[in-house]
Amino acid sequence: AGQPAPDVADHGDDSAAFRRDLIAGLSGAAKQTKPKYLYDERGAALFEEICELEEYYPTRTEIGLLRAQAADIARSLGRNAMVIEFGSGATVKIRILLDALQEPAAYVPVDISREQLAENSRILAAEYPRLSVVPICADYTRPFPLPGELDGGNRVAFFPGSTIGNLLPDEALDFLQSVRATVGSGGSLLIGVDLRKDPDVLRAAYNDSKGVTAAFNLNLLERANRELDADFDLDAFRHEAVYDHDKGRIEMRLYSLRPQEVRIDGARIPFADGEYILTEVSHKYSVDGFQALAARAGWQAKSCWTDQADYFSLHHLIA
Ligand code: AVI
Repeated sequence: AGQPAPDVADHGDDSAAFRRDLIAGLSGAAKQTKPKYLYDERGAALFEEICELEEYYPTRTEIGLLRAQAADIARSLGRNAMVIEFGSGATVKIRILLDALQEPAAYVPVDISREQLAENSRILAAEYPRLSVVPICADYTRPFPLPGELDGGNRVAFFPGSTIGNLLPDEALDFLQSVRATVGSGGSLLIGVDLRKDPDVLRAAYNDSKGVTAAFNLNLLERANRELDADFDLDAFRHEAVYDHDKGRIEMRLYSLRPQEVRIDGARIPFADGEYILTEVSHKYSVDGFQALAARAGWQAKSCWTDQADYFSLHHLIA
């Protein structure tokens, strides 16, 4: 029998927003696009493949950390947690958390990838029959309404994967402030943050030898062709991830391999030879640097866990 599939509350984007943002982002002198557009159904599937790659250390390091520190993390988070997960791709991390927590009360996954959200919610609702599963399809970088049934409970935001690194520092500050407003006083945040390390390790993680990250990045152009009647020539662009030491961030770039003009709907976008589109940034923090940023957003650091190599950190912050 099992539970009925949970309804997805929909505050997601439509293709008009993609068209508008893409054309605007490619019309300025420095071409760039919002990283969220990398995650359509195919992009989300490719990202899951990235997480399995030998060179891509963040996922397995964070999972190892969650497993190793599960009891300590559960103690820090407290009983009857209502876990609001910001960007709920794969379910492996939330399972570790739910299994460790003492009588978790609710799970509220929030994600832009509608199909994956619905499917994962259905699976988790069936597996954890005592848990109330309330999925929300939304761009979680903007405020969205929380279901009223979470009022007054032990609200814990969960933001794993170091996705905070994909925001610019100012955006990260805004985001941390808005999460704090969302969980309210008495709430808390468990967040995964990738740490600064040998740039060779970083470059390898974002320029993997199997080319999965390249396919993930180029999928943005394929998506524009699929959804927007654009005519990107996939052979005329190449992926490269570059580490900017001063900014402490990886930049995901798509380089034009020749001078060309691309049509997106009615718009015509010129590219010079070697010009690139910045499709995503991935900031790396120090533990102190991240805690200082969180403090500026009003959070108080309660606990921090890192792996032995100091590749990755998990922070529990109090609103
Ligand atoms: C989702 N996010 C944390 C990934 C990262 O590492 O910045 C996205 C990614 N892009 C390329 N590889 C992984």
